[in-house]
Amino acid sequence: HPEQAYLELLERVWREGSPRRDRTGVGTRALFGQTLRFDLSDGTMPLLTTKRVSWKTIVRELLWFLDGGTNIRPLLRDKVTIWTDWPLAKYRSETGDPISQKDFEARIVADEAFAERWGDLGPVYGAQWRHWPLFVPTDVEGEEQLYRRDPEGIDQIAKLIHDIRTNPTSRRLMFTGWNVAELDGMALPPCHTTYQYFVANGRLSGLLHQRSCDVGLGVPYNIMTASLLIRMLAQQCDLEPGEFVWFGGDTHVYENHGDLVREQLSRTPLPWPKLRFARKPASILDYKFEDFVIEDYQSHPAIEAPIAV
Ligand code: DHF
Ligand code: TMP
Repeated sequence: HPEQAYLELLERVWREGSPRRDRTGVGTRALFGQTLRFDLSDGTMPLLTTKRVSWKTIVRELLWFLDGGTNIRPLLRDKVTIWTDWPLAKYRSETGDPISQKDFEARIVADEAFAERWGDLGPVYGAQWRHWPLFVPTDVEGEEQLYRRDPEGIDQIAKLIHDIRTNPTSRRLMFTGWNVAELDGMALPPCHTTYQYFVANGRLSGLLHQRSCDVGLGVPYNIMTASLLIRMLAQQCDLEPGEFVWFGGDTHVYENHGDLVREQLSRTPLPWPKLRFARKPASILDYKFEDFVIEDYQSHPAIEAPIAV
């Protein structure tokens, strides 16, 4: 079963990873430079079955990225709470208000000004994917060249689709969230950092370079997101899906995920679900939640694990 590769990675990192202190203070065990490969050509989705993974959350998060979103408000409106911890921690530490997560989320949804002030993650994925900052020359004043910021910026996704369609053998079919000039303003610098694509025999394959990989919690989401994107790009470019290659840099398991590791490794994978699109949307920006039909998702129960903030 292809899920075995994930389970082996989880086990290997847990058993062989070198113990490290990390930014969050929790501590991890880590290996560097790990690879997973998944065949998408038969319509299956690498959606883990050895624990329940909320694919609806993953779809909504991806649509939020593609919409250029960086504020958690639209996610919370859809009951997606995976990004709350970071703005919440910032709000608590800057105001001293010990507000509960529930009350914070309710306030972001109800109060637009509050959401603008406290709900934004900075120029993260959505901003870089759709509106990478672009400065265009205006006048020359004396010796000095002046620039203005283009309000739209560079749409890396639109460019990618154009390039796949018009130049499928290009070796430059890439986009990235790693905008060095803007990292300081981000709640978290992008973890799923750089995406690259490859067309051969009518099939679109994709590779994700993930710089930092929480194998227990984040990676199941990241491999599904990247696979969904391959399927959407393939549909838009009239190609069949090929392979998804996952490349992990700092690939770690948090020290407080031992129960998750033991429980998950005791389970046997079930057949993978399939993804079908309900229609072909007019562009990559026109996908709606209802367009994603996950068929036959069977799984073992969810496993709760603490997230390191
Ligand atoms: N920080 C850390 N330490 N690990 C991460 O994986 C991570 N991921 C982020 C932001 N910061 C992070 C964004 N993605 C969950 C999954 C992905 C994610 C954030 C959170 C998560 O908590 N998943 C739970 C269920 C949550 C739910 O359904 O609401 C899980 O069990 O998969
Ligand atoms: P870092 O910025 O110090 O690397 O911390 C980010 C943590 O979040 C790290 O454990 C990796 C994890 N992570 C994922 O695994 N996938 C994701 O999509 C995100 C946003 C974070």
